[in-house]
Amino acid sequence: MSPMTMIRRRVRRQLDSRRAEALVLVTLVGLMWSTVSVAPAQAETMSVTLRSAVAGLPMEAEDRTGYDRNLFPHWVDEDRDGCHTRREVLIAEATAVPVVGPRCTLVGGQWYSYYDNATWSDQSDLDIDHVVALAEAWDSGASRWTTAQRRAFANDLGDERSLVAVTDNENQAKGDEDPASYLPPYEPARCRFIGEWVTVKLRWRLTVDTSEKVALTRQSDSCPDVVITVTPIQRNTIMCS
Ligand SMILES: [Ca+2]
Ligand SMILES: [Ca+2]
Ligand SMILES: [Ca+2]
Repeated sequence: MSPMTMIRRRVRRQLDSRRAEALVLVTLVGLMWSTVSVAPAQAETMSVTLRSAVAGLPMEAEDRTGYDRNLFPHWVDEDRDGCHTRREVLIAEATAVPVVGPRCTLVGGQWYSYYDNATWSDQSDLDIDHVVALAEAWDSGASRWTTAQRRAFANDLGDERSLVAVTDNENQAKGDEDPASYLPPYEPARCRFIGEWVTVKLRWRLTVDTSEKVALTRQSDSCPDVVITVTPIQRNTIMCS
């Protein structure tokens, strides 16, 4: 074999091995991309007074057709730190911080349920409430979303007002209701609740039905007209039809 041929072969072997490395890299990046779910992009933060926010909520008749709770995968461990969404909220909202053990077991801790002005030191007494219930979200826009978008809604840790730890019985009393038929029993909590309700509806670009709008208007008229700050989910990441 001539020295020139040997050099050509060596160069080709090096090129082949670099191509193989590049292929492995591309495959690894592809795998990572396909297993990491992408959080929905957020639009620019807006500030608006409570009453203007209520007045501006788009109205539409609601429709429960096709709803199934399983269409909203929830209590996932989005950041893979071992704690699913329920535990993430319990840790974030604790008024006395629990000890976080292996597999995210929580020991000790204390929580305040603002809907009913109750304090609990056993986490089994608390439910994590979707402030705007999954069924209510379905009725008012989420039926047009993809499962990934509904999963993002059901596990929304991007705004602390979307999910709230409350007394389990109170969460069950609230059910799928909106403010036309449910307000927290602890009256001083109602203005906060209305503000958080409106925030979640705006954040996720959900509509309101007529009786809900009437109830929100009546309630917000008796509340301080505070400025609420909302970071909506980008329209093109939640609207798919
Ligand atoms: Ca987690
Ligand atoms: Ca919260
Ligand atoms: Ca409604």
